[in-house]
Amino acid sequence: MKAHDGMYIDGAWRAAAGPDTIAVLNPADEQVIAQVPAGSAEDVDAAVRAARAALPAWAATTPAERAARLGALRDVLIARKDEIAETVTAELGAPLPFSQKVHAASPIAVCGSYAELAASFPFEEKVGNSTVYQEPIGVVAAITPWNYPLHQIVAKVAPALAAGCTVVLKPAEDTPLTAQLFAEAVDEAGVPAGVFNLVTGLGPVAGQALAEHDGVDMVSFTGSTAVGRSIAATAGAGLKKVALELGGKSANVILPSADLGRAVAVGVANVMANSGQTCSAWTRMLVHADRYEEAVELAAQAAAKYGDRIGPLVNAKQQARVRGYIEKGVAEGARLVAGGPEAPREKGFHVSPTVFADVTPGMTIAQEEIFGPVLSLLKYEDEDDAVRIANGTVYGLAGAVWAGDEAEAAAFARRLDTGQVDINGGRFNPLAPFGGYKHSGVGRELGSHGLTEFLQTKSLQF
Ligand code: TXE
Repeated sequence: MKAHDGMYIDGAWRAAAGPDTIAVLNPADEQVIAQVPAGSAEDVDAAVRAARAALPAWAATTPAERAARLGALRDVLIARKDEIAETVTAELGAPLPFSQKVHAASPIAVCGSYAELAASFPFEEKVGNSTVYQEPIGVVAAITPWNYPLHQIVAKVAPALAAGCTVVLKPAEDTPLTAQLFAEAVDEAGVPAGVFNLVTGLGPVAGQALAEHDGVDMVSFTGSTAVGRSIAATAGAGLKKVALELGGKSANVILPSADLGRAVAVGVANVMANSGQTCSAWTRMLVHADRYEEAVELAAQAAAKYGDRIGPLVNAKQQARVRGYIEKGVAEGARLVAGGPEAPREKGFHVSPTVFADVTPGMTIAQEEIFGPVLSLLKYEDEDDAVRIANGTVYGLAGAVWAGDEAEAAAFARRLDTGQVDINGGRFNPLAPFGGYKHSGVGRELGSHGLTEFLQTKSLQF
């Protein structure tokens, strides 16, 4: 696969400071498809300097100018959507139709939403005898994971650029090719040199150097809770603003009045999508005791039907981790009704769609983020019990509620300690704020809330 052997810094592809490279694997067949440079603190420093130098001019552009660049970027992403889908499939292993429908399409919608928001956002407002200005926070370090390689990048870079910030991106080491493609798109869209910079590299090396750099004003991170915690500490020591999108253990609560068949079918599909590598996945299905066995049967049947339609996990480490959780579920007494820990194929990092019944709230598989195609069904006795179980983890990122009517589901959803809830299935809205309560994170992405994260406020009194 085509790859750049340098970093995109100050509007050009430049050789890395050191000779180290990262091998990029196709998780479906374990073949090496490319090598990209493993950036060092020196590369990070060059990128941050470029972003700092570009900041005054970019911050001074009009919202209309920034909107025009983001509109141009969206158009390039549209023109190159097939290439994006193929690249994500090659380095993440997602089946091509899913890459087309989700991995390529959702970033286009998000980028488009920020082209519009940049033009319409109230960067300047009169409040009594004051004028309040929303100004860019400065140089943003964006550190992204591999699970939705382009969406995670666009959800940070597009609002940062809309706000008037400049950016240094350190993408996940597993999916750097999509990030390189994005840098090409930014260049093609005519974003001025230095406004967006890309450093590929390892988390503890390039990521750490970026989070620590004095020239960075804000760190926007999506990834594991452990790394998020350490980034928050580093950013705190440097008095940098931090936004964190971390893990989840979201509940899918099926109330007795719901259409059980549809709720279970959509619930299983939600967990298996992207091979379960979705932070907002509804990994705990909560069903009333009266209909529990029926739901278990429907979920097991739905999972068993997946066959080859599900892609592999991203790497061997994630495969081993997910299989370990499945073994732990069995060991702790949950009832396996579909899938299991055995790898279904010899080549590739595959895990079978797996469903556990008789899961109790204290089990490891009901508490920890598995990040694989594994669904747990839990039983509740009444609504208060369902609320207790749903809220009984350290996470609070997303969730779902199903009921006979939307008002009933919405009233229940207000009792959940979580940042986003889909009512009777919901529909993706690129303008809806997304982010976590509790240990699922700090701050919000998407829509005007996501834009506000990259702004600081100044007021002038007259
Ligand atoms: O994440 P890491 P990993 C969860 C999920 C998964 C687990 C581990 O449960 O099983 O995390 O995944 C960079 N300083 N999520 O190990 O390590 C790293 O290079 C600065 C949930 O892949 O957190 C990458 O760019 N940066 C999640 C990014 O952090 C560092 C998505 C994420 O990698 C760093 C992914 C350091 N010291 C995993 N160490 C979600 N919320 O969507 C690593 N990185």
